[in-house]
Amino acid sequence: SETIPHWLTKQADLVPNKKAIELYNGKAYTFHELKAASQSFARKLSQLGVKKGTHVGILSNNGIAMITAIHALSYLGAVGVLLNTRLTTNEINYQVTDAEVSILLTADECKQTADPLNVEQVYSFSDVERFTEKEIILASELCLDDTFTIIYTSGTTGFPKGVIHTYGNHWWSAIGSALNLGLNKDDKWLITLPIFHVSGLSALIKNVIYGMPIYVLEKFDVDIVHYILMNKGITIMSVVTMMVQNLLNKLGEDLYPKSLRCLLLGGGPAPKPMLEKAKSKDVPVFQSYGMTETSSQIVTLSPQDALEKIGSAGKPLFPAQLKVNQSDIYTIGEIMVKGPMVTKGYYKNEQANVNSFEEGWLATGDMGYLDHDGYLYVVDRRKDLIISGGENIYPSEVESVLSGMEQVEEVGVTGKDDDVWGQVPVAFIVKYEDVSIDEIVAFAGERLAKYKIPKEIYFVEELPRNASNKLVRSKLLDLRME
Ligand code: S0N
Ligand code: AMP
Ligand code: MG
Ligand code: MG
Ligand code: MG
Repeated sequence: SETIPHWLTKQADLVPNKKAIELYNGKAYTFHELKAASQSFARKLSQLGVKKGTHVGILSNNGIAMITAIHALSYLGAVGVLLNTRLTTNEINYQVTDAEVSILLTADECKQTADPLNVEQVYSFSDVERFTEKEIILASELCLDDTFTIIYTSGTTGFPKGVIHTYGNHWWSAIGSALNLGLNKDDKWLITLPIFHVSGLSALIKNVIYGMPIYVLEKFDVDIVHYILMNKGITIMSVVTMMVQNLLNKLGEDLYPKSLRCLLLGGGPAPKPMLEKAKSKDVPVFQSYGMTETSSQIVTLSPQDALEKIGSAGKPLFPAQLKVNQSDIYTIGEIMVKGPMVTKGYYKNEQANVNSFEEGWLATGDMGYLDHDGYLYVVDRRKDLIISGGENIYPSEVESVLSGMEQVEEVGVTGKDDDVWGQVPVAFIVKYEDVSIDEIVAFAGERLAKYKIPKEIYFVEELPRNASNKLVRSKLLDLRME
């Protein structure tokens, strides 16, 4: 199958002395330095037995060691399983077991979460740095069909599923985005979204394919980001809604430099008042639609179109196709996508693959419609999905954890609008015997990431059900009135 030259080696040949990565602490790395560090790390990993096809877990917040480790895997043909640091040990254990992770790499500050995990070998990045380099031949080419990364996404029912990304998926995602946004010589992309999500990871790939510097922050902090946008020559930044809202408040009556040409907004819906506020302040927000399965955005709307098409997510990128499972325009149906950036499937999950793919099209589970110009409007998310600050919460996952409490008879979870996070989870509980809200929160806290813990809990007599006795989550919030 098709190969391309190793993307980091290639860029280090083309522009060795160009700045690749900038950090807030003032450190910077050229493409040559990034390649050298990644190759050295690969040779050390090889000492630990990492080789082609090894599944390596990565548990870390954004940083240069994480970036180097991810590139190192590509030099060995190993697969990176990227783990969300906000998850509990329980939740991560499911993923590392399902993904057959045999070695886990972690930042020092995540070691406490990592140590109890069900993985044979756990090393911090600095542990690995202390090994000597093994003299081996590193990959000089990347095979587009080979798997590079696996990222878990929660399932509508049951357990999270591992989304497989090949080198080709990442390649085509980066190319599709460049054909859409264009590529300028002075582009510099600010990345504060987590690299363990495809929103952050995709910036590392664009970095090496475009030969474009990225400015990487460990995490979002509105004051720091505001300062960087004002002073560091950033032209593009990836954001979720919560970040735009914070930044607009911080901006006040000021204006960003004209060179800031795109805030790429993804990960969930965009409230109209926010888009209008951004427009009135000349903040160039590009709405987009995408998901882990599409290796980052697959549909975008430029600010030029935003005037006419407010609320739309835009049109599919050049290499992508999109249709709505409804023959008429303006008629709501399931959003279907196809293209070389779309995952070839979920890891070791034939059932999910059979359910999700139809003749090469991915059924997203999201609902939407197309207007007469072919612009997409997303109206409803895949079944009952709650999005809080860009993190996904499946009600069924929270329900199944809470119903594990012996005092709880049954439970229904739904999302409630929230000014800060967009939505937050709320639980309705029918109890067998007495139990306090504190006990429930403590029980949930051991098993669920913090953002999944219901922000409000109501005790009720019974849950709303339909004729076939199925829980009707859309009626849960009404129970608060009674
Ligand atoms: C929004 C973020 C930055 C908030 O995190 P922050 O401020 O760093 O929180 P902390 O200081 O760590 O914690 C403070 C308290 O807040 C709680 N908390 C943190 N996050 C959340 C949350 N999301 N919801 C609810 N609560 C939260 C903490 O628990 C803590 O609580 P206390 O004080 O009680 O201890 C952060 O959540 C964040 O980074 N979110 C974004 C995640 C993301 O990237 N999502 C997108 C995933 N989607 C994709 O990757 C596909 C689409 C895509 O590729 C894309 C998406 C966006 C933009 C571009 C693209 C693209 O196409 O390239
Ligand atoms: P994730 O894989 O975590 O990025 O979640 C992707 C999901 O976020 C999609 O399947 C949608 O349900 C939701 N989403 C992404 N973009 C939008 C959008 N523009 N409007 C509404 N929902 C969105
Ligand atoms: Mg954390
Ligand atoms: Mg914070
Ligand atoms: Mg998400």
